[in-house]
Amino acid sequence: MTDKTLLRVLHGEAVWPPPVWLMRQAGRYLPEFRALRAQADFITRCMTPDIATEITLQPIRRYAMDGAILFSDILILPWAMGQSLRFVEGVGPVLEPIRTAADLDRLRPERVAEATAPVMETLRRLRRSFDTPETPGLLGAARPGATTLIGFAGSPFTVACYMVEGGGSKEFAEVRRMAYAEPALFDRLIELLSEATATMLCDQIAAGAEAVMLFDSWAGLLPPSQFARHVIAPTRRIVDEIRRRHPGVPIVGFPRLGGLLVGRYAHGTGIDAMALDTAADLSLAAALVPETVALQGNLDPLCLLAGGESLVAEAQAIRDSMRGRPHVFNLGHGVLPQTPPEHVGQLVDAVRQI
Ligand code: 1CP
Repeated sequence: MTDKTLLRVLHGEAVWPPPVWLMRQAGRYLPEFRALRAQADFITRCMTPDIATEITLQPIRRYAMDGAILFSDILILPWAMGQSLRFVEGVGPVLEPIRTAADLDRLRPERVAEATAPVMETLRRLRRSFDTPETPGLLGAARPGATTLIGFAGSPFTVACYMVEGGGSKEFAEVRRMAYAEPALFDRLIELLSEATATMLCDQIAAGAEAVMLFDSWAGLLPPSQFARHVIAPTRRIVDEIRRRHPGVPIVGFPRLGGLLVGRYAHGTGIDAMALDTAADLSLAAALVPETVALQGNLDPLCLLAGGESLVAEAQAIRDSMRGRPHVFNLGHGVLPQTPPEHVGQLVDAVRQI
């Protein structure tokens, strides 16, 4: 077995105090991240191993997080398949929307491996940094051999949301309309994304990722029937393919705002761990999912931003409520850019304090 507490929990062991890492732990709230931001645009940062490695390491050096998530984005997959993508300051991602069979036919999934080769190089470098003790100082506060490297992708439905809509949205009405009005076309898109996602995650594992996470940020927009078809079924196919090629590598699912459907999600997909959003009640969710499934979450990112006594109280209440169950401490969504970096240090200390 391993000394990495995060990996042990993802394999179903209850560890006390729980391991901790945060979604968007590498980001704009860190001055050292903002300093690198000026050097290159977002896609270049993701595709340059020197920069992506450095950005991934920044929060590990400061806070010795138990998990390091690769610095990349869920939209790198459609970009790698040839869909045009830009990140516009103050707007977010902008893509050339996919609306017809002809648009879909232009995607080139066979190009993904070559286009994402720099991402795989970043993972190889990160894994070396975490597991090679002879690089003192590189990791700052972190102990060699203690940090778990996490790869990730968006889930097919959430990636399809951005591909069809052409960017972010509150409602993603266009993609939900397409799912009902043109089910054959939408199923084709989901199927193509499922295969490409499974292949890319297997490549990430081969390059050094020790666990992988599937972000389904918009799963909560769907009613149960559509959730079963476009969230659970494709996730199951991805899980099966990863298990076939890399048995024993834990898979974390994050069906954000899935509400009561998290139970069906855990049973239906076969994931090893379930990340829960801020609105989820951890104890209720624990009753809905199999006992072997680890839970991850779910402090409100605004509580972290606010800091102070309520930060320590809320964090320790979440931690204590999961004692005896496999639990990974995390937020319910990503760190907000306005978060004071010292609050992140206080949170990690509070989770680790016995
Ligand atoms: O420089 C910048 O400010 C760019 C902002 C940024 C960052 C830091 C984007 C654009 N992506 C990322 C990194 C990122 N995205 C990571 C890296 C690792 C980490 O967590 O530290 C991860 C895991 C993601 C995943 C991601 N991207 C999700 C799923 C999680 C979530 O937040 O719900 C989603 C929905 C995206 C799309 C995306 N990429 C970027 C933005 C601003 C968005 C959201 C667009 C929107 O819907 O408004």
